Amino acid sequence: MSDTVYVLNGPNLNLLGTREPEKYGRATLADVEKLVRDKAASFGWTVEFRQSNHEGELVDWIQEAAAKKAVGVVLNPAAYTTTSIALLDAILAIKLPVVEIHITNIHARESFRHDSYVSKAARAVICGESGLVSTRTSAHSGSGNG
Ligand code: CA2
Repeated sequence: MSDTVYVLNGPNLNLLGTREPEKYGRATLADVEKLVRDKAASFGWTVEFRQSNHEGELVDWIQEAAAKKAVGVVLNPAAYTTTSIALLDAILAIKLPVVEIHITNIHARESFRHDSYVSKAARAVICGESGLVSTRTSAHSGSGNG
């Protein structure tokens, strides 16, 4: 196993901190990246921190994490949460622990956000608390083995 954790962010999360702060907070994705890197460093881990607006690219990175024998994957699939069988299949195809995170509590929002394909294969799911808390917690949860 390497000492690298993959932190993958799905579509539109590049806009964090610039739009809809009442929903997604004021922290930018760069702020989140710094927080995650600092936390990971305290475990002796390095981080591959990435964002994509493209489903297939997220699939490629999940496969890459497995090929590189990463510690695990922390994934905010964003809008692909409820649509992507491709992401579900990618997670099912690997042995790494995958932690699904959401900035917002998807269960307290519109019903179309409730049913996550990713949750069917995730080791853990963390949502709400404006992201910074959940991202910090999930970086820690990524230490689960298996
Ligand atoms: O709460 C989350 O983390 C979500 O994954 C965010 C997704 C949404 O589709 C999911 O249902 C829940 C949306 C990400 C959009 O990110 C933005 C950030 C700032 C401004 C606008 C969009």
